[in-house]
Amino acid sequence: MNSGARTIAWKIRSWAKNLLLYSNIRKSEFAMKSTRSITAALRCTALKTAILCAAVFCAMALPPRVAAETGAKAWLRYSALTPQAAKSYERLPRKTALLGDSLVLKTAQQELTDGVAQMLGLTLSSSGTVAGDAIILGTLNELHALSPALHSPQELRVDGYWITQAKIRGSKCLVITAFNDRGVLYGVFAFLTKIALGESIAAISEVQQPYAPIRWVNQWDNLDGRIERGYGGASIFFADGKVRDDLTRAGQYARLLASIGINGCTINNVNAAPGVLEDGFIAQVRRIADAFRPWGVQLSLSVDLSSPEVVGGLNTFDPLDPRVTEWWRNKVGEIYRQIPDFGGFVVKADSEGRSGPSTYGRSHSDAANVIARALKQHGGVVFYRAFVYNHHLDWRNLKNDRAKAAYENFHPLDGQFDDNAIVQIKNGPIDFQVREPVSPLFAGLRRTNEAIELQITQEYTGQQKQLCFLVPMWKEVLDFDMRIDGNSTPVKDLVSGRVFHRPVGGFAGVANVGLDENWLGSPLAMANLYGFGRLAWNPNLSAETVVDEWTRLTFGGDPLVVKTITGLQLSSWHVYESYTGPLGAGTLTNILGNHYDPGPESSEENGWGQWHRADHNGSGMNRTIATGTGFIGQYPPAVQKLYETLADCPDNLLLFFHHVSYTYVLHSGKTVIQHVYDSHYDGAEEAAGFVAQWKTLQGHVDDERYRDILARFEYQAQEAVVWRDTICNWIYRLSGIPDQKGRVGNPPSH
Ligand code: GCW
Repeated sequence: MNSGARTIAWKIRSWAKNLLLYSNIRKSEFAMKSTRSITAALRCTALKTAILCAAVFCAMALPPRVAAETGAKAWLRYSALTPQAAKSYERLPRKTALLGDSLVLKTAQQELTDGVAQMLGLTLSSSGTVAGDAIILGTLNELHALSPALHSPQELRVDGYWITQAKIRGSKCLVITAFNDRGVLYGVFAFLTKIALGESIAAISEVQQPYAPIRWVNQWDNLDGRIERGYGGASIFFADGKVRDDLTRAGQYARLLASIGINGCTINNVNAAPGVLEDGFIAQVRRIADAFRPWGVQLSLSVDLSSPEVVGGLNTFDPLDPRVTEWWRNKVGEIYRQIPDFGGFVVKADSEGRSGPSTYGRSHSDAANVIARALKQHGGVVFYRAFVYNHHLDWRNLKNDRAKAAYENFHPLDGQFDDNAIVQIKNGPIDFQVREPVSPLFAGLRRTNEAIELQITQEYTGQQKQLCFLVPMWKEVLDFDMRIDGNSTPVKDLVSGRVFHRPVGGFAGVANVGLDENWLGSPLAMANLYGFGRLAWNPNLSAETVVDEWTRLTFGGDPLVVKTITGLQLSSWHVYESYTGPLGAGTLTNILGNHYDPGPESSEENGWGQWHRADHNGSGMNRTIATGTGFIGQYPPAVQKLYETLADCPDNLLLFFHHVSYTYVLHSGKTVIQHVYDSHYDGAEEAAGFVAQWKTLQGHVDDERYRDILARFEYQAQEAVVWRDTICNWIYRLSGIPDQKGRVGNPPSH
C-alpha cells in the first residue's frame, strides 16, 4: 500500500471506530431510554452506512494535521520539543549519576533517560560515580556523603524533593535529591514536566513538599473484573475471580500515579469480597504489588469485617474477641511476608448492607483498632470509612436526615481510634452529589486522623460521557474554612492533620480507571485524575494552574487548544450543575438505578435519604437547627450562622439547607422556580456551545481524540436537553407555575 492509500485506510478505520464509540455511548443509553426518538435513528443501519460513506469522503478530503493519539500516555507524552525550544536545554549534562541502587532510584534514572531522549533527542549515559558534569540522583543522605556542604533551603520531609544546580567536585551538576528514594522519583517527574512545559531550568533551585503523607487512590474493582461505578472498561487488576495474568497496565497505572505524587492504591472495591484475604489470593495480589513497587506506589486492600469468620472459619468476627485479634494479626503477618511494603486496609462497615461491629454491639473504633493493631508493627494503616448511614430511614419523618449520619456515628468516638487508623470522610454529607456543603465531620474530629475521600470517577456527574471537571469543586471543599474555635481552619488543613497536629492524614480519590486505552473512557476526564494528584500534593494550586498544566501536557501548547480546553474544563462543573441540580438540590438523578439519567421522583418515598422534599408548594430539605432536622447544628458556630438563616444562606446551597416555596425570591432577585427554569435552559445552551467551541480545534488536535471528544460533546448537548425537559416539566407539573419566558409546559415528547 502506498502512503496515500494507507492514510485513507487509517482514516476509514478511525472514522469507523468513532462511529462505533458514538453508537456505543448511545447503545448504553438505549437500554435505559428506549423511548427517545434519536435511538431509532441511530439503530438504522442505512443511516450508519450513509454516515460511514460521508466519513470516507471527508477523510479523503481532509488529511490529518496532527499525529493520532489514543490517550494511553495521558499527561506523560514526552513529545519531542521543537529544535528551538530544545535549545534552551542544550547545557544539560549528558550523564546521570545514581547515588544508590534501589528499585525506585533505578526507575527514576530510567524515566529521566527516556524522557530526555524523547523530548530533547539527547542520550544520557549512566554512571555510578561523579566525575565531570552529571545529573545526580539520590537521597540527601547519600548526597551529603558526596558533598557535605550542600544543604537544602528547607528541611525535606518524606517524599519532598529539591532540584538544584551545584558544583560538585569541580563539576557542574544538576541535582535531584530528596528525603527518600520515592522523592527522587517525584523530583525526576517534576523536572521532566518542566521540560515538557518548556520552562527554564537555567537557575533552578526548587523545593517541593507534599501537603500530607496520605495521597492514595481507591479502585472499586471487583474480582470478576467489573468495576463498581467504573466507566473506563474492565479492571486492570482482576478477571474471572483471579488476578489477571497480564499486569502491564497495572505497572503503567502506577507510573501515572507516581508522576503526580500518589503513593498508594487500594486495588479492590470497598464492597469487599472476603476472598481477597484467602491464602492463595494473597500470592496473586503480590504480583500487583510487584508491578507497583518500582514506582513507589504502595498496595492496599479493601477488606470485609466478617473475614475472620468467612475466610478464617471462626464462629465470630467480634472485634473484641481475642481469637479475632489473633486472626487479624496472623493474616497481616502473612501479607507482609509476601508484600513487605504493603500499605494497609480500607474498611466499609455497617454501611449499605456490609457487615460491621454493630453485630456485636461494638463501636467503629473497636473495629478499626483490632485491624490497626495488627498493622502497626509493620507500619501499615487502616482507613475506616465514615460513609455509614441507615438506608432504611423513614421518609415520612421530616426530622430524619441521612446527612447527619457520619457525624452522629463518628464524632462521639473522637479520640478512640489508634494512631494508625484514619477516618476516611466523603467530601459532602450525602454522596458525591454535584453540589453539597462540606461534611461537618471534618471539624468534628480533633483527636482522630482524617482523610478526605473525593470521587474522580464521575458517578453522579456525567459518568465520563459528559464533561465535568471536578477540581473547582474540590478546591471549594478544601478551601472551605470551618472556623473552628474562631480560627482559620480550612478543610485542607484539617485532613492533612495540620490543625490538630495529627500524625497522619490526607487524601483518597476514587479513581476507577479501566482497560480502556485512555484509562477513564474519556480523554478529557483524565484532567480529574491529574487534578486529584496535584491537589493532594498541593491543595493551594489553583484550578486554573492545574488545568493549564494538564492541557499542555496532554494536548501540547497550541494557544488555541490551551485556551479552548481550559475554558471548557473550567466551565463544565457549573454547566453540569445547572441542568442536573441547581440551588443545592443534589443531582436529581435516578438514585435507584444508574445515577445518570434524570429521575427526580426516585429520590422520594424510600429509605435512602437522598430526599429533596419537592411538593406542590416548594422544595428543599429543612436542615435548620430552629425548625428542621438540626443538621446545621453539627457545624462550628460560624458555619452554622452561614447556613441557618435564609438571609445568609448562599443561593447555590439553598435547597440543601432550607425548604422554601417556589416563589421565594433568591439573593439574585429571581424566584426559585424561575431560577430552576432558567438554569436548565442556560445550562443546556452552554452544553450545546461546547460542541461549537470544540469544533474550532479541528486540525489542532489529533484526529482520533478530536472525533472521540466531538462525539461526546454532541451527545452531552442532547443529554442536557433531556435533563432540562425532564426536570422543568416535572417541577412545572408539581408547582403549576408557568415559566415567565414561556418555554416550559409541554409534556415531554416521546
Ligand atoms: O454512592 C455509593 C455508590 C456505591 C458505593 C458507595 C460507597 C462502592 O453508589 O456504588 O459503593 O457509595 O461509597 O461505598
